[in-house]
Amino acid sequence: MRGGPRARRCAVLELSEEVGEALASGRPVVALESTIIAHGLPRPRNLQVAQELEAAVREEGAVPATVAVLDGRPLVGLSKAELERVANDASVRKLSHRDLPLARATGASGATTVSATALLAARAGLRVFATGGLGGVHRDWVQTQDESADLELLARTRITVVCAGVKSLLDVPATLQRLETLGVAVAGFGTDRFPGFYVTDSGSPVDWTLHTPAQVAEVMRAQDDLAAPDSALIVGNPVPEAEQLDPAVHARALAAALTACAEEGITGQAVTPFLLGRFVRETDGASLEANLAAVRGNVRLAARIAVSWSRR
Ligand code: PSU
Ligand code: MN
Repeated sequence: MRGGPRARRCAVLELSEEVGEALASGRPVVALESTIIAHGLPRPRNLQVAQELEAAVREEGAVPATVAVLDGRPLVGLSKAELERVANDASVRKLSHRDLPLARATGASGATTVSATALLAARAGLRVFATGGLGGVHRDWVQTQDESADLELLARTRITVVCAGVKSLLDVPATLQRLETLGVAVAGFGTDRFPGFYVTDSGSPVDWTLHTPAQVAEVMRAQDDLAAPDSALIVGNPVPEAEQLDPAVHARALAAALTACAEEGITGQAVTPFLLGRFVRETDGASLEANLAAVRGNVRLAARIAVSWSRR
């Protein structure tokens, strides 16, 4: 068969039984990324968080589908043992979408970033995805050309991503401009400010505000009705103000983390995990709590959106 959705089906994707059954019967499913687990959070907290996030999706009436690659096998929906491996096995790599064929062919194991997760989830037929903060344009872009592969992949993938904005280590206005150029829809959830990951407000506005999960599902339906290009819908869900990182602490930690990154000559895929880890140290763990509060809120909202979407 040529063209049509079948041509884009991924024959090697392995869905867990639970995810496969939920999709077949039209029940709500939420994709979760695994890089935050393997490389974004310290052990052993990371495994607890991974399990807690899956439980939160279930509490909201949806099925969690954590995505990862184990021994070259792209998995959508992990067993308890598989989730443990992603959290605890130090040889688990960080896989962007460009790395997927390399991991597949070499039998490597890796956690999937937003870009790799969005790609595999969309190929599996999932439409809703929750993460912490997206990757984006780094502050030193002029020298390094470091822009996360997340943006470009989201520009050509039909998936709704619930996030607390982009990581605040990034150049947020430049990232928003790139999303505009790439034609990716962005809305604030209950806010006209773009969220700032560890902090409630990034300092940049958004053009659109959505107020309910049902309204988000309406936008998703409109994307389909309009036969809009296959791009994502980004739903920026701010961390509650009471749980944000103190903005003054944030500013100080950010300056220290960026200086350390430059001094230690960190580049490429290692930059984001380095900065996130450094933030935890610089803030005595307060950034971790804010990060987790943001992710928790995103996962719950994503599940509610998936429930609304499944009722269409
Ligand atoms: N959000 C978090 N923690 C993380 C990430 C996002 O709260 O660790 C990960 C995501 O997987 C995102 C990746 O796709 O960081 C971006 O990495 P890079 O900047 O190298 O593209
Ligand atoms: Mn990068």
